[in-house]
Amino acid sequence: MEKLLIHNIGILQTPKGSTPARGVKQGENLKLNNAAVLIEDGIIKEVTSGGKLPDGVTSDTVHVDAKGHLVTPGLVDSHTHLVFGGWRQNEIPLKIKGASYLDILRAGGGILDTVAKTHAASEEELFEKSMTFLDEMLALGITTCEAKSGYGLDIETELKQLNVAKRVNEEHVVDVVSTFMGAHAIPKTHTGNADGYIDFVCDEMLPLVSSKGLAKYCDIFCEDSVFNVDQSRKVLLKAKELGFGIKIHADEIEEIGGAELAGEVSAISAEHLIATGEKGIKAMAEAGTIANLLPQTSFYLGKNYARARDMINAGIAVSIASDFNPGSCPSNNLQFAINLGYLKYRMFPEEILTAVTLNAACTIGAESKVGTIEPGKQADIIIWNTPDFETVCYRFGTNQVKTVIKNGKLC
Ligand code: IZC
Ligand code: ZN
Repeated sequence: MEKLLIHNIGILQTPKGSTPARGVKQGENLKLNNAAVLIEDGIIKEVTSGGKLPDGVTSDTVHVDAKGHLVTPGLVDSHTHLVFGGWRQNEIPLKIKGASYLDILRAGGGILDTVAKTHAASEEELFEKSMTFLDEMLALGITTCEAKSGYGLDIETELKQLNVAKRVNEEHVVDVVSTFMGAHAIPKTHTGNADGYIDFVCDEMLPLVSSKGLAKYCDIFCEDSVFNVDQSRKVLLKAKELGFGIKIHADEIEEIGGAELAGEVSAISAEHLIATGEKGIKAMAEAGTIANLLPQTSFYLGKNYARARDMINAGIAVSIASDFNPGSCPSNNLQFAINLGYLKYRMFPEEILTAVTLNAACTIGAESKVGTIEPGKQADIIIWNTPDFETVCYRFGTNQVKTVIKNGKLC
């Protein structure tokens, strides 16, 4: 048996349990002083405080001295478009000249540009690139992430992306949960025929992805000039029937009823919610849908910030993710999303920690394994360079992680 002890922890801070933390519970973290964690074969065995060492420590236990620093659960990045060809650095000059995100997409660029580059890339290229992104993310404290397809928009390339996500999950220490997002844009083959493409997604793509077991979730871009509420409902209900968990990119740019649809179909999470108003908040609260907020995208698109405080007050569980993608958020640094959660959402550090660990894990079905530091959970743990999580929220622009422990192993 492999035993690892993290001792001399100044503060151990973690949310508790394996269900979404809503309302006031979002701000409830366990904080232990002078703590220690004993890990056995990658699983958390004992957590102690007040300088007491765990009972199970033996002479062959490897000791890791946290030197009085903060320890938290590993971060869960619950919304990424991890696997893609090329970049879109050419869009910024277009935006400086006045084009919006949707103008660029409507002109055949944006997502469709990445689709062309993802078609052109080999599976091996996409694999190597995604492995590098996961290396970067692990160094930033991310121990689990989600990865969406949606840069194929045809069977062959959607499967190529999903295969890459499967392979990186197997070969990288970071756990990767796959989401099928074939309805991410209207492909050039279906210009002017969004309904035809939606039928193709429902009748061909979803059953195939389901039969291959290549994705646990299904997501759709419900947005002005992309897929409307009726088209989104059709895809999500079909996905649900096939056993996928369902998610929806809702009200990222325009409020067209995406959050209300999320509530109506009992989506596990609704993503973005930048433009969501009262009706959407009410529908999500009633359905128990998690608000998965992506503040780096508000920053990068120069948009408003989602109404996180109102959502928490309405009893919605809030998670925060990076939205890493080559267009609206070319950053896989969840630490910057934490900073924006503090400064722009006005969330408190305890609420933010819950948002990037437990609640994020709940959006991808990983809550029984990760998201908290409690006996029985996977030992995905961060030793920070800071004395407290407030400092992690407040300082920005540098990596504040000292050491990452993944599955009980030092990375
Ligand atoms: O590539 O632009 N919003 N999808 C929906 C994205 C952003 C990713 C992209
Ligand atoms: Zn997204």
